[in-house]
Parts: sequence; C-alpha cells; structure tokens
Amino acid sequence: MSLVEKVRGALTRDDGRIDAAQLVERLESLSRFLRVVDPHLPDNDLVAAHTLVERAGSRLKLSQDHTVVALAGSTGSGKSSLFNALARLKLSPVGVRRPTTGVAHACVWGPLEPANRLLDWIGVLPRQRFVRESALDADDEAALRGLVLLDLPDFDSVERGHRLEVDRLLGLVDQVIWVVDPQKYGDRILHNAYLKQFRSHADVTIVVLNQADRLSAQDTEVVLTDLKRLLEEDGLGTAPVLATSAKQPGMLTELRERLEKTVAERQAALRRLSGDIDQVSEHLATMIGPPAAEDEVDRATVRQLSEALAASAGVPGVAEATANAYRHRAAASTGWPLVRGLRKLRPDPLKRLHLPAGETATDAVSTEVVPRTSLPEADAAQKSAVGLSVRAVANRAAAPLPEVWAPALSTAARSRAGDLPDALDRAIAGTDLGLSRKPFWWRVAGFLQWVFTLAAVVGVGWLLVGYGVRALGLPALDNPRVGAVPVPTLLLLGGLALGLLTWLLLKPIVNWAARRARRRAEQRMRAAITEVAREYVVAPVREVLNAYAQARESLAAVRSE
Ligand SMILES: Nc1nc2c(ncn2[C@@H]2O[C@H](COP(=O)(O)OP(=O)(O)OP(=O)(O)O)[C@@H](O)[C@H]2O)c(=O)[nH]1
Ligand SMILES: [Mg+2]
Repeated sequence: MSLVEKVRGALTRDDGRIDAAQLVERLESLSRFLRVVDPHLPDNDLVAAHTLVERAGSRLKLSQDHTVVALAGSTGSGKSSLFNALARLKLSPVGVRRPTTGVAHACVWGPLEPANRLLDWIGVLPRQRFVRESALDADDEAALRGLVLLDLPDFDSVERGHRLEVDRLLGLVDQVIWVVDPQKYGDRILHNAYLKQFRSHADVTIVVLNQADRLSAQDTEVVLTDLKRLLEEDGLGTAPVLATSAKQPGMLTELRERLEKTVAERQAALRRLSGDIDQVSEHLATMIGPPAAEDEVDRATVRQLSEALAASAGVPGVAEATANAYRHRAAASTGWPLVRGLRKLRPDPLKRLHLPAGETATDAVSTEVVPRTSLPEADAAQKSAVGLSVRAVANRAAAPLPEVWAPALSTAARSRAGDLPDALDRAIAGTDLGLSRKPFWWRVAGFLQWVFTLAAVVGVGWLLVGYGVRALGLPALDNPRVGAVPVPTLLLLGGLALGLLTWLLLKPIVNWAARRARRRAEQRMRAAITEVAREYVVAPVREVLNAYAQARESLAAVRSE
C-alpha cells in the first residue's frame, strides 16, 4: 500500500467524514465525463462508471437513516450463525448441509416500513425481511437502530445462482463484514476475486475470523497475524480484523460496538460510494493523459494533407489551364486583328474543364450555385496519398493521448471523407482564378493593333485606287511621300510591320504574365483546399480533442476530494 493510500485510508477511517454535497459534485463531474467521452470511447471501458452513476443516484435518493451491512463469505464460515447471534433471534436457517442460505435475508433494527423501499431496491424478498424491534429488549438494541443486516448466500457456491446473487448484492450494500473461518481464511477466490476488488473500500470493510471459539488464544493470534498479512497484500491493510464466535455472545462485543458506531455515524453509504468513485476514476484515469495542446494538429500535417488533396483535386491541371487560358485570351485581345477571329474558334481551356471562365467565377460564389467541374477523378495513387495524409492528421492528434483515443480520432478524421471529392470540386469551381478582368495593357495593345491594321488597310486601299486610276488611263495620283517612300506604301508596310513587331514584343510579356496568372490561381486554389482540409478533416478531429480536454477537466474534478 502506498503512503498516500495509507494516509487517505487513515483519514477516512478515523475522522474524515464524507460530505454528501461534495460526493454529489463528484458524481456530477463523473456524469459530465461520461457524457463527453461516450461518443468516442468503447462502451466496455465505461460500463462500470455508468453503473456507478446510476446506482449512486438511486442509493442517495433512498433512506440515509439506514445503513445496509452485508455478511459475506464462503459456505459454512458462519454467516447465518452470526446473523442470528447479532439479531439474538433465529432468523436465518443454520445448516449442516452446505450451502444453506440461498437467498439474502435481512434484519432491520427499528421499524420495517421506512426501510422497505431500500430493501425493494436491494432486492430482498418481503418474506425474508425481519424486524429486530421488541418491547422486551428495545433499549438493548436501540444503539443499532437504523441497521439493515443482510445474510448473503455463499460466494464460492456449487450453486452458480448464489454467486451471481452475492455479486449483485455486494455492489449495492453500504458496508461488508467478510466472515472467514480458521480453515479457509486464505482461500484464493476470497482474496483475489473479492477482497482485492474491495481495496478502495477499506473504510467500509470489516473482516471477522469467525469460529474463533474453536482455537486456543495463541492459535487465534497466529491466524489473525497471517490473515492481516494477506489483507495487507489485498490492499485492505487498514480494515479492522476481529476474532468472533457465533457460539459465544461475549466474542461479538467488539463487532457489535463497531456496528453501533457505523450506524450512529450514518456515513457508510457515502463512504461506500466515495470508494466506488475512487475505484472507477482510477480506471478512467488510464484513459486520460497529458493535456492535448491547443493546436495538436500542426501546420506541417495540414499542409501535407492539403497538398495531397490539391493533387487529387487536379489543381496542377487547372493551374496549367489557367495559364493557357491567359495566353488564349491575351492573343484574342492583343493579336493581329485579322487572325483574332481564328483564335476565337478554338475553345477556351478553362471552359473546356467547365470551370467558370472568368466573369462568372465570383457570381457563382456569391449565389452559391457552383456548377460541377469536369475535372478528371483522382487516380488510385492520389486517393491513397489522401488516405495517408488523413491518417497522418489522426495519428498526429493521437500521439500524446492514451491509446484508447486513437480509434475515435481516426474515425473522426475519416468521418467526412465521402464528402471530400464534392467539397474539393466546389472549392475549385468557386475559386476566382484571377482572369475575370481584362488587363488595361491588353486594351492598349489591342487598340494599337487596330490602328496598325487600319493603316495597312488604308494603304492597301490607296494603292488599289492608284492602280485603278492608272488602269483607266487617268492622270496618276500625286501620292505624297515621306522621303523616297510614297505614303500608301508606307501605311501598308508600316502597319504590317508594326503589327508584327507588337505581336513579337508582346509574346514574352504574355508568357511571363501567363506564368504569373498560373501561380496566383494555384495559390488561391490551394488556399480554398486548405479550408476544405480544415473543415472536413481537421475540424472533426478537433472536436474529439475538445472532448478529451473536457473529459480531462471533469475527471480532475471527480478525483479531487
Ligand atoms: N463452533 C462454532 N461453530 C460455528 C460458528 N459459526 C457457525 N458455526 C457452525 O458452522 C456451520 C455453518 O454455519 P452457517 O451459519 O450455516 O454458515 P453459513 O456461512 O451461513 O453457510 P452458508 O449459508 O452455506 O453460506 C453450522 O454448523 C454452525 O453451527 C462459530 O462461531 N463457532
Ligand atoms: Mg447461511
């Protein structure tokens, strides 16, 4: 037994009264803990806690003026004999044929009526309820008024039903008197299956070595010493151990006194429940570890996830299409006007993917009617990369937490996986790829191209008119000249040459701007996809981490006494 346990045991046993309000607060914290972890942790790990909350709620609503004490032990140890001896009546049959007692008997000190609901709850049949209230010895028994003594069947019975009944009753009573005899006090089942399970209940446990009248005083001491050693190993070192005899009333004095004290204190029910809470919360504590850091799913993990998602959603393809669309549109606006029409016959690379090809993008977002794109579905490798990254998010979150949380985190990370493809598609379709406005310089260049073309057309027209005039034998036009070159020729050649030159000069600029448009589109799509990653994968994981943090807080409140 650890020092802390010893101190706690000593405190609660001697003078540490349990405050009912504080106990109720601990139970409420336990309920809160269960509410928070229920959706995330395996039921099996929580059954004991749920049972306790339920049982404690019921016991606290029932009579606090009664203390239910059970006599438990193996067959023939003398439970029924002690029961009768303490009641000073022959209530429960004592037998030579074993096992004798098959159902629990109860003896109530004081009027039966107020204890009936408690006995209904415990499940003692009405015909097995007895009253220890007689006009003759009322004063003798007054000190035990409020005691409900139960004689249990044997726990090591050949009758399976006996053991089940004992196990059920041991869960409900306020205090247990373990009755052992000189032959079987070291029984393995008694110690391992029962006494060890009651190690949190040393303050509501009494162990009696019955049939001590059969031993010499010296042997009694030897057996008691050995029994105490075994109890120490069971974790019940602080429980009182007494030698008793059902045959010699004088050997029951100390047990009676202890029972009188227990009844007077009215603390056993609270102590029992407090011990139960200690025991249950000790188990629950294995499911709670260090605090989960605020941002347990770190940036690197989210970045890795959004990269995998971006690849699966076809972001590189859309970025490429954006660059191509930029070139396509730049050519349509700034190219040589006479071949622009040809350009327009070719489809816009973004429209081919059913992506909002410019102006519609922002409208689409605002009206939330985002059309589906025709992006290719993710291939197997991309899907498995997404799967791995989703798992990485769960693993990262689970790393500092106890093992039992890992499945919940992994389920949470995958909970919305089915919606991911649609969400990614919507994210891309809803992203403004940055092609909605025609750059000003396109307009300037387009205007210049028109001016140059117009000049060439005027030049051609002028020259044609000149040829026509000459062909008709009319006097030739006197064309103005710039230097030696006639103006119509200058207009034609100059217009053509400037148009070509403008196109040549713009080409590298368009290419550079297309690359920039591609980078910008990619950044915007990645930002949208990171949002999807946060909403569809990280947020459900965070919910579980929040539950963990709340559970941690509640459990700390359960454990603080
Ligand atoms: N000498 C002596 N005999 C006892 C004592 N207590 C019980 N006995 C005897 O031991 C036998 C068994 O006693 P019971 O009281 O029926 O034992 P039990 O623990 O109720 O047994 P089950 O009902 O079968 O679980 C009877 O013959 C009793 O007379 C005692 O303190 N001293
Ligand atoms: Mg019996």
